[in-house]
Amino acid sequence: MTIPAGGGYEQFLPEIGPERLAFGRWLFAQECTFMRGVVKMDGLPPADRPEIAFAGRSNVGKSSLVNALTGRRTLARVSNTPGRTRELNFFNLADHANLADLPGYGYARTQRKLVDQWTKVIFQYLRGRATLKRVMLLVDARHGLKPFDIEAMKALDESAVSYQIVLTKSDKLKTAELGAVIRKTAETAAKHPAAHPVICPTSSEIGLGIDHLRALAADAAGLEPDAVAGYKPASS
Ligand SMILES: Nc1nc2c(ncn2[C@@H]2O[C@H](COP(=O)(O)OP(=O)(O)OP(=O)(O)O)[C@@H](O)[C@H]2O)c(=O)[nH]1
Ligand SMILES: [Mg+2]
Repeated sequence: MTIPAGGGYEQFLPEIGPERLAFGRWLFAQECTFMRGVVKMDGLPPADRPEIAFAGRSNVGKSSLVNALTGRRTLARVSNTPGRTRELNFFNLADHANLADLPGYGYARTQRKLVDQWTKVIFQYLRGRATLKRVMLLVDARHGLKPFDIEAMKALDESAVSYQIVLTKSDKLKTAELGAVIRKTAETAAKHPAAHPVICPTSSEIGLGIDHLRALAADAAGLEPDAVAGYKPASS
């Protein structure tokens, strides 16, 4: 996975020092295993380590991003069919953190009641999970924030759940278009109290922003390079 030379997307990546990038890369290269998929709140894994959740509209690229971050092609199931991920899927990242790949919201092909049920469980989880350190709210870079996303942002604001907008599928845009959507998204995020001000553009397809998101997730999980067992910075 490499970014084509001259793409120019790199200029939009958040500023993160090389040490943090290296730590994030190391963390996500550790063993990551599927724990369980749950459909009900009472099936959640124990809340015993920091958790980072990946949420967003159906088909936005959540599962693909979890795979890109962990460098595994098939850890989380990816599909062309929207609404593929129907469970909250939990992954254990070397006992340091959990990753949660959530079902997409805003997908209404199945019966309305079923959709409401999914959405209810997702929001119950988002509101009630004590160890949830940050929600990475994925937004398709081609579309920007849509009404469903704004609704989700409001719900997260109300429950004071820290979230950060991550743009997906950036490879589908021209450089200038990506710049414009980042600016616009940042303007909206600034009006939402629980939204992190930094917008991270990514592409699972070409590997854009993956190291940056690893570092942001490590940071959000409260994992510090000098406090994590087994990590040795290159400089020491
Ligand atoms: N071009 C491009 N396509 C992508 C990228 N990420 C995901 N896709 C495609 O988008 C589709 C949906 O990807 P998923 O990762 O399954 O999306 P999801 O958000 O997990 O979908 P649900 O679980 O159904 O809500 C698949 O066809 C992916 O190949 C990306 O960075 N670039
Ligand atoms: Mg999925």
